[in-house]
Amino acid sequence: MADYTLYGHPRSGNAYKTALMLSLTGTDYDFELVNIMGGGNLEADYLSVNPLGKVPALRHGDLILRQSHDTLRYLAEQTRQFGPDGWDEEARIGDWIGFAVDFFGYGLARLRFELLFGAGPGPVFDYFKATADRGLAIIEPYLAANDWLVGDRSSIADIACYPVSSFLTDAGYDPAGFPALTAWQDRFRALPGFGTQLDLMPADNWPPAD
Ligand SMILES: N[C@@H](CCC(=O)N[C@@H](CS)C(=O)NCC(=O)O)C(=O)O
Repeated sequence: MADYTLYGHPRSGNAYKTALMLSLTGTDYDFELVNIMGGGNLEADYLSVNPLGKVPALRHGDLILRQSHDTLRYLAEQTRQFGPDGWDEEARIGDWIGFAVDFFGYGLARLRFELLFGAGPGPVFDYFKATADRGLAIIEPYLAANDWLVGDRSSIADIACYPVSSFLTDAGYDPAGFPALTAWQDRFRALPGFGTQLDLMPADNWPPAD
């Protein structure tokens, strides 16, 4: 049994953040699949782990973390990898974690959800597209001038932003329109320990057959 247990689902961009951090830092973990597609996240067993009924959750001994970005900060401290060096980096990492929530979580991730699981194109899609467009207009020129989001090395800022960035095509965008973002994704995927959602959070029947 590993010291850490990750509760998640391969569909979840937030759980993928924690899974990537565990894998990129070479931290052993057990994986518990929570079937968020079938309501497993709202069953009593899982609510005793996370009363919010969301994934991820990360257990380490008696401690349970229930926010993806807390898991990144915690594992950065535990492993001394991918964390900030000083308060300027801490604040810049905070900016990108905020970006991941404000523009990717409430933009790109919502578009993907609408196209794959929701009503498809329509007023809800258009509402979230305005946010996603705004976020992409921020990150694309930034990455045209910088290899990594904070400083000159990969950090938890990149780990917070990569998962939902990988939904670009599923969210209805043509990646060819974002050369700097896709070059950064290539750099990120080349990091030792990188894995896909399914590599890091295995589930027998995901994605479901068409
Ligand atoms: N603030 C949370 C958000 C977690 C979240 O929204 N998880 C989604 C999957 S990406 C979920 O569990 N959704 C199931 C539900 O809300 O029923 C975090 O950053 O960890």
